[in-house]
Parts: sequence; structure tokens; C-alpha cells
Amino acid sequence: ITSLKRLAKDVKASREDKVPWFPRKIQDLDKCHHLITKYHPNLDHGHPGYSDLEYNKRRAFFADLAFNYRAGDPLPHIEYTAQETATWREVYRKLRSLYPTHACTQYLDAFQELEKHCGYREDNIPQLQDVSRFLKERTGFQLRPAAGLLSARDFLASLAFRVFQCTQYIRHFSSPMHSPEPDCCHELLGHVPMLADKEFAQFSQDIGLASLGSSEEEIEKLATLYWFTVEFGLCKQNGLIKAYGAGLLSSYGELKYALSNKPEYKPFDPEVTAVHPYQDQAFQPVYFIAENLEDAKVKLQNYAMKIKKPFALHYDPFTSSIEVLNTP
Ligand code: HBI
Ligand code: FE
Repeated sequence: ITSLKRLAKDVKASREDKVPWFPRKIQDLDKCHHLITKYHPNLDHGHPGYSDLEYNKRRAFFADLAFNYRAGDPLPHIEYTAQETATWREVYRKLRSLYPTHACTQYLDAFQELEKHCGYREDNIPQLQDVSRFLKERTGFQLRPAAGLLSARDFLASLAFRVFQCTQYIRHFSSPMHSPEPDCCHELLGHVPMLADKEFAQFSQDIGLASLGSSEEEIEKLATLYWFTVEFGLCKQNGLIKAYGAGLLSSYGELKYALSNKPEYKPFDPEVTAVHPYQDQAFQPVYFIAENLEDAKVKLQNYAMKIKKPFALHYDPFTSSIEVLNTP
């Protein structure tokens, strides 16, 4: 009996070893803020703000806000400078002109609401607190401030709780139409409107849930799926192709290119999409087209069910926490 017990213990321990830590309640996301050092203005010579001391000081201010943030705190209110608002204006004006012809209807509906209720306009950078309240009412999604590009594991984990890790700083003024890292233009113009859609919100949460406790290989595949859908996804709508991916909806050049018939198109199929090489330095060589957002959601759910884990997860929306089932 003793040796059997020991064996059972060993089996339990080795299983626990193999399962990476993951957050089980929304407060645990305070520990999910690991940054990727790629594309940081302080470290990357190619970054538009690399040698700008003032810009790096401003970024340190935003990084402090994000690292000191705790679940449940109000989102920091920012007094943006005239220069920052001027950058926003340029981005907003150019992109907005493309949306009616290039963005999917879900995006357009939400964008209209955001202009009405959340201070979306040329001369104002919306406050995360207002946007978070809006999303919470629509789909239960909320924002928390992020200091920059997070590890895929931490970023995806937050989605499991319908929390979107949102950068609050803006790109360097010298390069208004391009940013190598996420910034508030990308988040507010790319991601936020889509997070107000029910199907899309569920799709996002499902990727997040699939990521919890997954292996590095599986995280890589989920990050790739995320890339070709949430960031660069296209969908069919009334016989036309429209954009729903945030990387497209926040990039004037690539949004036009993606719908120009020049790139290659493939139907969205999680098994194929998850292992397709992607590009983070230039326009995508291929875009995946979903039949519609509901179809993408169902396909992703089927994909997620096949991921092997030694336990099952259940998200409890009443407590915003994860129940772990079938643990030894
Ligand atoms: N971090 N802050 C932030 N914003 C993102 O959009 C983001 C991220 N980390 C990883 C990521 N996106 C994806 O490219 C996937 O790796 C999940
Ligand atoms: Fe993004």
C-alpha cells in the first residue's frame, strides 16, 4: 500500500510538473504581465523612438502605471499631450476614411457607438476607463493596462477571463502610420470595436481558455491562430470580403493591401491556420477568410476540444474564475 501511495504521489507530481502555472481567478492576472523585449523603444535600434529620451521617459511613466495596476483598480486617466493627440488625429482621420468600405459590419456598428458614447473622435484619445465600461456592458469584456508587448501565454490567459490587456501609450510622432509594437491606436481602433461583438468576444475567450495550462507548442499554435484571426482576419459579408482583424483595422497600408486581391487568400481552417508561418515585419503573404464570425467560433471550439490536457476547465462567469475538473 505504501509503495502504491508513493507511486500515486509520483504520478501526481510529474503531471503537475508538466502543467505550466495558469491564472484561476481574475486577480491572478496581476501576475500575467511578462513583457517580450522585442520592439521596445529603449532596446531596439530600429524603433522610431529609440534615441528620443523624452519619449522613453514617457514610456517609463506608462509602464509604471501598468505594472502598479491591480485587478479592480479604476483604469488610469491620462492627460495626453498636444503632440500625442496630434499623432492620434492623423491615424484616426486616415483610418476612419477606409472603414465604411473595408471593415465588417460588426466593427462599423460598434465604432458608431464608440463615437457616440466613448469620446472616439479626431481630437481626443479615448480614456480606457470609458471604453472598458462600454465593453463590459456589451460583452462582459474589460480592459486592464499593459506596459507593452506581453508574452503570448500571459496575453492569451487574460482573454480566458474576458480581460483584454491594453497598452495606453501612443506610438512615436515621427512614424504615425506605423508602429512595431501595439499602442493605443492599435488597441482602440483595431481591437476594441470587435470586442463589443458577442460572437467575437466568445471567440476571443475561447482562444484564451484553450491556452490555460497548455504546452509551449500548443501556445505557439494558439498564438498563430490569434494572429491570423484576431489580428489579420478577413470574413465574408454579403458576397464581399471585409476585415475584422485588429492589425488590419489599425494599419492604413495593410488594410488596403489585404482587400486588394494582390495577396493570397485561404479559407479559415484552424488545423491549417495554426501552423502557417506568419510575418511580423511586413504585410502578410496570406490571409485567412472566415465564412462568418459564428462559423469561425465553432471551428475554433472544435479545434480547442482536441487539445490534450490532463484536466478539464470550466469558466464560471459569476465569479470570473476557472474551475479545474478531473484533477487526480
Ligand atoms: N501583447 N500587449 C499585447 N497586445 C497584443 O495584442 C499582444 C500581446 N502579446 C502577444 C500577442 N498580442 C499576440 O501576437 C499573440 O502572441 C497572442
Ligand atoms: Fe493586437
